[in-house]
Amino acid sequence: MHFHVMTLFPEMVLDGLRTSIIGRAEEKGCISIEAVNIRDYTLDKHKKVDDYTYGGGAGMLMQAQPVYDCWQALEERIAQRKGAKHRTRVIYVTPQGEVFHQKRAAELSQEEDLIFLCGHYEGIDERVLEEIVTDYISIGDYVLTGGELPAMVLIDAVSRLVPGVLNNGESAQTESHANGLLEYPQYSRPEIWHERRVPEVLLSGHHANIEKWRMEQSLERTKERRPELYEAYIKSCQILQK
Ligand code: 4GT
Repeated sequence: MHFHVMTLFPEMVLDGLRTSIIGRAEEKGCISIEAVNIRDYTLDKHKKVDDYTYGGGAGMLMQAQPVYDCWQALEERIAQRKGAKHRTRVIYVTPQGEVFHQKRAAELSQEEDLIFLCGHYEGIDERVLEEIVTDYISIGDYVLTGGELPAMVLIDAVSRLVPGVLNNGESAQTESHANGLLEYPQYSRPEIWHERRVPEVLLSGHHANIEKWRMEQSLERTKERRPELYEAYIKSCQILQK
């Protein structure tokens, strides 16, 4: 999987992602992350990439020209590598997009290339968005100063679903949200800590009982902490039984 990020702050994106598991995944060659500086594509002699908004109002807007030229250069390079006229999905991270969830992460992990567009200031001229963006995605109902953190969130969530990124092939299957429920509580050594014991069933070695206990814990926890997820899960079970 090749990630391409269009941004005014490439070092922010690269520094943030080139640590820990995602950094190792890149070294192993499971994924690649490239950050392209939109400013490199401005035709303005002072390297300006923003301007005032028509109609007035506070703040500046990123202009269409540098964003479009940056995208064209990227798209051309990707098409050349693939040896075909192929249109890569362009994700604009914006509070106006559909809110991101695990299913979307799984779907995006099937792509060979993904382009992320990060806005800054008050956003980007609508006309270039209309021409290049295929997906509008938000990471939640709050506003940030730039699209870089949301793009990094998406890249992290998608990367860990790419084969080979996690050592343990199972962990992406059993974790929170994989089945629509939150994950059960987990324990490591020692057996007693601050006078708290690890639940007895986990020490029993009885795999069927352990499975059952974990499922009960998952259900209980989801009902308590995320009632809307719990309702959706119960509904989907009822449909399957009909
Ligand atoms: C929030 C989100 C996002 C922003 C989100 C354009 C200029 C948008 C600043 C940017 N804030 N981007 N993707 N909730 N701010 O996903």
